[in-house]
Amino acid sequence: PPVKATTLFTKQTKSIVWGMQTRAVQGMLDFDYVCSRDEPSVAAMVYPFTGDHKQKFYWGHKEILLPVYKNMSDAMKKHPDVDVLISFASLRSAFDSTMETMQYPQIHTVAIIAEGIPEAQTRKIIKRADEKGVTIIGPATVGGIKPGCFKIGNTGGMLDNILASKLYRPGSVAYVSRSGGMSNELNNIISRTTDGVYEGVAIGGDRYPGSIYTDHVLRYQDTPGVQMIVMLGEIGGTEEYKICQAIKSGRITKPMVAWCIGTCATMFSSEVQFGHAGACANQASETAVAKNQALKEAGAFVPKSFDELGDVIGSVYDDLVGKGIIVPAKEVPPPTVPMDYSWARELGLIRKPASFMTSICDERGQELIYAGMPITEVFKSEMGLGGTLGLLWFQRRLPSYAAKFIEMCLMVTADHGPAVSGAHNTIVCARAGKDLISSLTSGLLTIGDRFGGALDAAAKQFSKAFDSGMLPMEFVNKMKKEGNLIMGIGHRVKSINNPDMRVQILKDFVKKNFPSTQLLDYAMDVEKITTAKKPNLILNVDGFIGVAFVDLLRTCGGFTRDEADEFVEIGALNGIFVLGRSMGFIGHYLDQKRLKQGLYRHPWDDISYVLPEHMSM
Ligand code: Q5B
Repeated sequence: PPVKATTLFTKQTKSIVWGMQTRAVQGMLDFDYVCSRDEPSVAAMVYPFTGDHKQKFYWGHKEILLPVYKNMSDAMKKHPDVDVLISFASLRSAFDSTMETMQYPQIHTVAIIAEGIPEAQTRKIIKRADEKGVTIIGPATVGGIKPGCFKIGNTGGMLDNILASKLYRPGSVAYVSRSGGMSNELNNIISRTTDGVYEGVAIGGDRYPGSIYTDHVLRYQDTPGVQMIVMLGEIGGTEEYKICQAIKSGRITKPMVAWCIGTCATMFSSEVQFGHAGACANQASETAVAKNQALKEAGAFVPKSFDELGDVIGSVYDDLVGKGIIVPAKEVPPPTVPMDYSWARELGLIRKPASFMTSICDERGQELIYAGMPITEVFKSEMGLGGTLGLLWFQRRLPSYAAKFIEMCLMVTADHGPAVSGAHNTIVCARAGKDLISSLTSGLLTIGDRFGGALDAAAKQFSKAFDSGMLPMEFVNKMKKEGNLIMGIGHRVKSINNPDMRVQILKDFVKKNFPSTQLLDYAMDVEKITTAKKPNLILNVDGFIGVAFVDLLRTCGGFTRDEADEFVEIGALNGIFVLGRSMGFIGHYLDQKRLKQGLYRHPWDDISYVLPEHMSM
């Protein structure tokens, strides 16, 4: 069978990642970047559940695209320089995809992350890998890392961890462990006690790992850059004895620090199955204590406990430095990789002025909140539409009479027939085949000073006159003199002879419930003067709501005078007509559609054509 490679990873190694593990891939690319690799170590991804496409990643500060292939064959064909496959396939698909991977002679190393692959399947994978000369790392592992060269998936943790353990450049110590979690601990220990990690592999916790301690320790023995080896074995299995043999036979000559974890098992009266599938001593020789003893006798440096592992690694390293075997390289700071915005925010390292501010509604939590009130409470307290509007528009829990008044305003303004400007526009638009929103907005766009949008201006004009102590007559005369219409006065069809019942209904309610109606009373005095001139110059529905709302805002107790004035200034009151009349416009739109009304064309006999006479040159 073909000989398996001694060097699994270099600074040029390219891989394919099987599975849509974008975070892991970004972690690999960030590692590559701090290692000053020329190119990313991931050439492509394979994901059978989507079509071929590209995924965006960061390469340092730049954004790059990596191809994702549906079929492995396409990925292999397009990327012949790839010799590593990192499989994030699930325990169900890992077997098939790994067997498929090994059909491609370009692949020399496969890392299998999945945990729980049936042992029978793993053994078939191992057999095939041996036939093909492929090194398997895993299953049930995080993978491995070769500082300065290559990182398998999530090995080494996040970038700050990689930087802290100086995994961006090679040291002189190579290690092999079973556990992925413990490999991170080894990265930390080795970086603190020596010039750092040369390479580290976690072979995984299954009973039948795809490669064993010996495979990697012998590779390290044959790798010139490795000056000492660390093996973190564990309870269960007898693989560590092969290392003892290799030391005794002289196959391993480099200093070897070893420790088998799980020595605490002797404290239990029966056998204990630890977290890994293979971590159970079925006979005395498989205990951690027995294996540590054997390693020590074979000539490995074995600490008294795990706590002392760092000290032993440190003293072996110091000895090699003392002998001149290891000459620590000059530290060169790695290139910086920008921190992800979301992570930096989570760590509280950055702040950014928000582009948006909001104070009325918060939908982020479990429950929607209107101006500080959870929606369940809005319903429990039966505050209705008026109360809800009070929360969202005025950020106040309004007294119930105020909420009722708002609802009445919405009801009386809901519609005033098809003839008014807005309804007319909505109808014409609907009959031109347009949709609800277009027809509605076409109607809403007619709302302004003359039609339906006089509430705020009426509130402003009347309150300004009233606040300045002007008598109603003085106010009317001043407006006339200046050639201005009084907003909220006058109606096309309503007059003192044809009173507007909408206004009457509101007046009865306001007089009975509002603490004060000072401005309304003032406006009614103005109305007496204007209607004396012309019967249609009544305080109309816009004018009534405008002035009554000022009385409400000023005297309900919920607002300061400045706040009350501000709502008028920013145009809150016209909103009442807009909201109310939207009901009517939508009604007209639906009505026209229901009645199957065709395209509207205005009749010629209703248009007076007043063109200039024919002009001759
Ligand atoms: N004159 C509403 O005008 C209307 C005067 C005035 C002093 C005034 C007009 C006006 C102010 C704006 C306003 C809201 C255009 C109206 C609404 C909702 C609606 C609509 C519906 C619904 C009506 C005739 C004479 C002239 C004028 C004088 C008129 N208004 N003087 N202050 N405010 N009001 N808009 O009938 O001497 O003869 O030249 O602009 O409050 O939109 O149902 O239809 O629910 O849908 O066309 O209720 O009043 O009167 O303009 O021909 O004027 O009265 O100076 O005097 P008209 P004009 P003179 S509620």
